Amino acid sequence: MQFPDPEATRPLKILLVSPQGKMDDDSNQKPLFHMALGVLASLTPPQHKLEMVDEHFHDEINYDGDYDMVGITSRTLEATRAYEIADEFRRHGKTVILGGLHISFNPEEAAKHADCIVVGEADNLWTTLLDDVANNRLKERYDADDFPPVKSITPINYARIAEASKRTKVDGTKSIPIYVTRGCPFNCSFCVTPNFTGKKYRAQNPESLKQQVEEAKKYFFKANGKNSKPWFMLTDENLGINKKKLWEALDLLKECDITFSVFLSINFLEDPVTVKKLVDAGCNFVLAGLESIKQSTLEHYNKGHVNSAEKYTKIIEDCRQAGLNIQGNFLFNPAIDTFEDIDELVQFVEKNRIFMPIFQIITPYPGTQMYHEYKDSGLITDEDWEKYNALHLVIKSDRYDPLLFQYKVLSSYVKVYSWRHILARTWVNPRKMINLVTSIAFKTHLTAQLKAFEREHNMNPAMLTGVKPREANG
Ligand code: B12
Ligand code: SF4
Repeated sequence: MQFPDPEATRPLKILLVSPQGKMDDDSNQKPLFHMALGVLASLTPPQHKLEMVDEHFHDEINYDGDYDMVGITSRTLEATRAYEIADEFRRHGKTVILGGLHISFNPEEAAKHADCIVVGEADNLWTTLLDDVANNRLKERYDADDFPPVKSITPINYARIAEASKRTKVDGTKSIPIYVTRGCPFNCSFCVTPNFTGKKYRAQNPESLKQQVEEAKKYFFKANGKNSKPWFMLTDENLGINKKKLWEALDLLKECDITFSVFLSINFLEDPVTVKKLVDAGCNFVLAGLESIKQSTLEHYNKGHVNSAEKYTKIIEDCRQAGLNIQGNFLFNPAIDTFEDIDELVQFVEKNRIFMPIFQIITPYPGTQMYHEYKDSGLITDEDWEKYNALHLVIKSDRYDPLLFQYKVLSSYVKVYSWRHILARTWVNPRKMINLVTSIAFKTHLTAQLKAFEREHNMNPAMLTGVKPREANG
């Protein structure tokens, strides 16, 4: 294949869009920009004029803009909205390119709404695509597999993104995305990563990382009294796969005088040196996919070799003593978890004072091993992508009435944000202000969601008492 000289391409006017699904609420810990669009912006040669809009920040979309092309990203939860935006732009005569995780696993569905779809990572094909737009030879589909494999991390150009997104500078209460690695070689059945970036695990050049942090600070951070340090969200799928690289990155971040949050497997935190390095480097909290407190359930999800449930309590306590918060993510599955199991989990969260817990109903996202298994067995009941926010049950549920199961999970979610829970964990956890402020935001939002659910489905708490799984009823 011949590759064009990117800088010789005719200048284009490009719009990049991050859509917001109707059920993707504003309480999600959204970073300042969507990393996919950050990567595309950073790859775009300088002669092109770039605009970025993000619906998560309520940016207006100008359908009458004189764009040569419109690129839209999409995760499953955002797919329906992405298609709406794409259709509207095409009605306005614009050339639309759809890409991202959902599109990559649903190319036929997406193709109906676009002039061109991109399957897989765009790092090595984006400049060819731009050249093809400029020369009126855009193809209907670009597949990452037809280009050289993506072997390195695209460094983020914060100056370009600041200019294109017109985001104003923020204090340390909003996060700036950055990444050190991509991919995770594990194979958890509910996760998209193994089939997308998984095996192609790669890390950032350390020197470039430091330079990017400094640039990000310059363009996006404004110190404000109590929040005098910028907060970065490390969007790595699982930073820590390679301990040497992790330590190297943490030593560098320590020199940058920042705070940050990160996704990491809990078992990596068994190592006190790693924990100390995280704390010293400014880590506020680690989001760990604990998923379940039962090893058999972890094994069911093929996560048994990544997590050891019996170690959770000690690791969490050791981290707390070292000054590190652990944010736990938990999954609920009507075929595995009974209402008693859910109650037990709520008690576990309370006893272990888990920071900002996240509850999710198991969701077979396209691209996961679970999706294929459920789809082939006819177990998916709903493919309305708007509902793929992990608080809807979209799979068959034989043991529990689907709505009742959803109600149980949502009520339990609200319970772990009761004042009793919040005050108990704020009291013992490090970085008390973040514990309190984030918990109050979650509480407000989840309580409203529960009330709306009760109203819509005419349900009340009494309906949750004494419910047994169907098989136990005989
Ligand atoms: C960081 C992260 C978050 C962050 C930030 C999200 C954000 N808005 O930026 C937070 C914590 C907020 C978050 C929240 C959620 N997340 Co999340 N998150 C991730 C994670 C770990 C990394 C994403 C990332 O930044 N990747 C780096 C970028 C560069 O990669 P990329 O998006 O794939 O982009 C490349 C290609 O796809 C392509 N591309 C993408 N868009 C476009 C567009 C065009 C035009 C083109 C040409 C190419 C192209 O090129 C890009 C460069 O190569 C992924 C794991 C993963 N494997 O992706 C999960 C993941 C994306 N999250 C997931 C989920 C389910 C959620 C939540 C629903 C969880 C919840 N219940 O709250 C919410 C939804 C919020 C939302 N609207 O996105 C799922 C999504 C599954 C799916 N199919 O949609 C993933 C895949 C994890 C999983 N379970 O497998 N998440
Ligand atoms: S360890 Fe985390 S990122 Fe890796 S496959 Fe499992 S869930 Fe996905």
